[in-house]
Amino acid sequence: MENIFQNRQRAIEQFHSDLISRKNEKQPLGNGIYDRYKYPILTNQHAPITWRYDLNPETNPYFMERIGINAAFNSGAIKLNGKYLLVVRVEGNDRKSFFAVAESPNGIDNFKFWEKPITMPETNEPDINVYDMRVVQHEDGWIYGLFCTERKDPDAKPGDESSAVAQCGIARTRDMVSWERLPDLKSTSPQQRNVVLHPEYINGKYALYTRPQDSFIEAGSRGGIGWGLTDSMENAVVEEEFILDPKTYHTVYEVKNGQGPAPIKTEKGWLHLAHGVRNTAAGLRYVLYMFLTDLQDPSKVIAKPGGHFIAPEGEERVGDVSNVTFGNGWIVDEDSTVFIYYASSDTRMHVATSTVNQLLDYVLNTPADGFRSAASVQQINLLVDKNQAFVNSKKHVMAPELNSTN
Ligand code: M1P
Repeated sequence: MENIFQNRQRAIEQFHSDLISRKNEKQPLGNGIYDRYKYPILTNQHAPITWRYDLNPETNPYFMERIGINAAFNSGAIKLNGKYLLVVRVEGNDRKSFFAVAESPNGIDNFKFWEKPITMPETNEPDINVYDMRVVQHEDGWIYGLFCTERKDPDAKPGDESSAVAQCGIARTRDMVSWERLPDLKSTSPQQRNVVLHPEYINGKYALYTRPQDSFIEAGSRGGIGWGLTDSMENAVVEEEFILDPKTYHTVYEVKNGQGPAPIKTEKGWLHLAHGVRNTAAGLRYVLYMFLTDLQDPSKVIAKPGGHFIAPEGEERVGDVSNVTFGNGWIVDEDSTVFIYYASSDTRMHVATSTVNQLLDYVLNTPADGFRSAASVQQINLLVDKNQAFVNSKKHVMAPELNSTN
């Protein structure tokens, strides 16, 4: 029996140690907008061995996994004391999600979970499930975590064990270790998900990106990324919301959409990452898209490329909820490198890297959605004509290797 225990322990510890210290590799070519990386940065198997195994051979002679971790996805992100921190949505085999911090020295690999998950205080109405935290360093000095808190719908008919109510939970911290729970957001919407705090005051108030919705899954009549103000985060109340980025027929955000992380401030406006959802015969498809809002008035969209920015590719397409990319965290470095953290198929975490200038070029120079096939063809024809005129002007120089006569 001792051999079983020791052999399994040794093999599992070796596997875990190799996994969490594996170097990541930038994938070749890319699209010029961002680079993807070969390996997911976090999976269920990155969860510490001490969370999952009883290390005592007397009480666990088979070195059996006692607590299973199902997935590690939808992570908020922040850089603190020189470390890249993700607040990961970890989901156990019991389907309950919780938050845990994973830390990396470089933002692209070597992510390691802290010793224990976050112990999130509860309100008087205990959460059944918590997930998808957006972490924001606000100018008031606090780091806020806004997340979805889900509870059983009190109006569910007898026998209905799946209807739920989603609302925005709010907590704050200074060190990412101890968290103060604040009352949930109050708004006029029966349900809220994907609520994000803007990092700066707007006219002396806190500004929130909201996602009012009619029911737990359906955005319904309320769909779109909303905007509302609250006097305080200690008792956050949004009395009025308006939709700044609506869901729109026959786009990648036709069914619903939601703000990703808090926007990045640039000299040309606020850069936003969001997710959009469309219907397909195979179910919902979640992709990421971007837009830019006015520097003085972040509720005003001033540029928005058509189509998706990141869509699930290859292995990313398959998981617990397939065909999903979801992004609720990014980090901008001092040199303007942007680390875009996205999850695939509600299963694992990835990183893509870009720069503020590349992302601004992308949002400002990618054609907007023309909303009709004919408009898309017109955009291609315009580009072809522009390229022909440029080549004919003889200013065009072929890339050296393509010019070679060998
Ligand atoms: O399963 C895909 C995503 O579904 C929800 O997102 P939304 O509210 O936009 O539909 C969330 O449950 C999210 O966590 C999940 O990744």
